[in-house]
Amino acid sequence: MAEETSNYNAENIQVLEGMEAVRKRPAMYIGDTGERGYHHLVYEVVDNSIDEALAGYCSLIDVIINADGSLTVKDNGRGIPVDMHPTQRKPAIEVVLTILHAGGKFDGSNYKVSGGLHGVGVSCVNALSDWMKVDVKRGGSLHHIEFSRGHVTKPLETLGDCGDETGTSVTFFPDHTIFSCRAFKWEILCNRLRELAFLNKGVTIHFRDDEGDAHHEETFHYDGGIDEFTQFLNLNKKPISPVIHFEGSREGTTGMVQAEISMQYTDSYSTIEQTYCNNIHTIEGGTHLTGFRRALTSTINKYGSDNKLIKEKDSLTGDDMREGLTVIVSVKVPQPQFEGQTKTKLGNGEVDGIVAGIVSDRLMTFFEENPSVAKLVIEKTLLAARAREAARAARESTRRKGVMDGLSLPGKLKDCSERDPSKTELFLVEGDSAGGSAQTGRDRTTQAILPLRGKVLNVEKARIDRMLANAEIRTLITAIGCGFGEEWDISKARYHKIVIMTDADVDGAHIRTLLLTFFYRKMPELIERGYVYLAQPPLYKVERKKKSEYVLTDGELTQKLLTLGLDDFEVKNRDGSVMEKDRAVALMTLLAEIEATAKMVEERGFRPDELVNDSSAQGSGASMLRKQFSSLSAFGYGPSDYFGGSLKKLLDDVRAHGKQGLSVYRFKGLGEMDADELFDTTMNPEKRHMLRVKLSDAVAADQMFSLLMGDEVEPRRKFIEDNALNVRNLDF
Ligand code: 0RA
Repeated sequence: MAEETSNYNAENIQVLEGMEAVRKRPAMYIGDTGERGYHHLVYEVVDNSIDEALAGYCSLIDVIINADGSLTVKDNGRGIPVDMHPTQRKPAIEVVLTILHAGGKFDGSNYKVSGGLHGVGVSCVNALSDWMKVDVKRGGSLHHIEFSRGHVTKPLETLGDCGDETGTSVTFFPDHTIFSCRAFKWEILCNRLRELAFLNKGVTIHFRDDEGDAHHEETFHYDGGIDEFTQFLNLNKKPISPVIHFEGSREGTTGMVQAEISMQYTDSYSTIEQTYCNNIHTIEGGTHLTGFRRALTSTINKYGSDNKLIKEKDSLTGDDMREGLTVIVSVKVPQPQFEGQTKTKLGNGEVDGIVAGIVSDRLMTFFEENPSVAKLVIEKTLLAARAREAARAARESTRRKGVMDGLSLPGKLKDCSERDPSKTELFLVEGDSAGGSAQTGRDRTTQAILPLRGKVLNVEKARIDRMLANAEIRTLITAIGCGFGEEWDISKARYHKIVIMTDADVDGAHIRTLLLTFFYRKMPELIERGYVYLAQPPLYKVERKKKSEYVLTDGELTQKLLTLGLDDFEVKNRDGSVMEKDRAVALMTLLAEIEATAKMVEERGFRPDELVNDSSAQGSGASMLRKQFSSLSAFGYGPSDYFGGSLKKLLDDVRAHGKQGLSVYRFKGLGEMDADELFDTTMNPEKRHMLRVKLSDAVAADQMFSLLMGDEVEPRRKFIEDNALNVRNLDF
């Protein structure tokens, strides 16, 4: 008895210390407390449901961003056990949710292959949540328990019967005193949930967003698993082989290692290799990737020379053989070791041989059974090798002219005097006139200017030899200083900030996308290191009483006009009383939003006043309007007040009042700003707004680039059409 008591106390201390430890050092457990960490919470919870699916007990996972900003993950698995835990003297569910690393199954099958990047379990999510509510259907009853910041606030209770249904539903609201991020982002979660559905074939993941105006909904289910993933990545490329699938498992030192590979060649010049271990995207690669590459190289070499397609003199490299290849490698390893800077590099040595073994045998068989495909692949490989040789020759000749090594910097580059790259910035400026202003206005010690004329070459459509023949590209390479291809050396970067500064119009967006494509494909390390930025020049200049102000976005301009418009202007409540200023600004903002939605709906050929009263109307416009009008009802007004004219007129009046004595000028291009203006608004490190380009989601970016830049016209047309009303997406 005495022993049990002390044990009980010990366990309680364990909970307290565990939860406090997580709250004290959240970054140690989930990576960071920004956007990544915030979304990581979701992955930790979803991974538990995925585990249930992998164990064969769960087929359906629902993820919902709730209207209040919390998030629910619901599955139809076995349900978290609710019976008394044998040693901890409390319900098992409480143990799972409050003790670190207690997420593992108690049935002895400790084979947890899934798991978030950090594999810390749902108890960490609990510790970092302002509140968490869990419902479990199990053993015929519905059970419920609640927590706040990792501690029980409502003990386990039984709420009723649930028949023979089973499952778990976890709802949590992240603790905003810990996270800097404020909301779950549809795009981010969508990409990860889609990826999980590809990696775990047969699982259905249903995702819905009930927060805000945009009611998104999507269901991911892929019976073809990673083969469908390959097809998805190649959506806009022209395949030259079928999707080839290999899988197998071998006994490793710590248990069974499973490997699944899906690959397809396309006529593209780029390579996509995405590798996973236990559903974790191993961005830095590792032993599964090296095993795959080794097997691919040796098999192509062997098949090619046996069949006289490759001759002794053709010195092919692995890179040549991977040109145009899209491949997914997914392995399940019982005790994975993750290494590397971001802990996303698989270290288990034996996996190399296991993957290589599976690929070598079966790829050789595939080539033998499909000689025409093998021939196409090898021909492409030979072309890639020739292009590489031509590029080397081109580099040699330019080196002799001293262009590549920075001995002679291009004349167009207006360099800065500072030599320490951590202090310097290179502005890539669209057009000569803006280049002139930038050159005059800049801080000469730290800011260099490179004006770019015309369009940058589209690297998606050109092999390296042609690329290096392009003057614009060569200038860029020389200015940056890291070299190119095999000679790439990040330590030679001449600037640690490379700022793309283009006009806020369609041409500017195109040039920006071309430059980003170039950096992403050819100098990815610049982006990985966070060296690439987008300048944010203002869209408007607003002048009033000789004082001028710059305005960055349309939204900001509306806000400004409405706020100014409400100066010495009274808005009445329904009951005739005068509305407070803040409330009036909120009302005007809402009216402006309604106006924009109504306009969009009209452009699509609908009547907004009819749509809002038709509860059966579908589509994002209809649901946005309904949502906006439901907010308007909080002010005591309804659709008839708006469409009837009085509120619409009020909005116009307020705006007109705001514009009095005010001049609003819209910049058409950077070239319209004089040197001082350009520096003050866009280049001055003290005042400017810049966006750092990050490719946290390389898949989405690559899709975007291929979509907008690739050869396939149809998907591009469709994308532009789908996004025509949301053109901002196109601009990144
Ligand atoms: C511990 C043991 C068992 C299942 C689970 C946890 C479990 C956890 C979560 C979290 C979200 N969904 C979940 N589903 C299950 C095994 C239970 C058994 O043996 O019946």
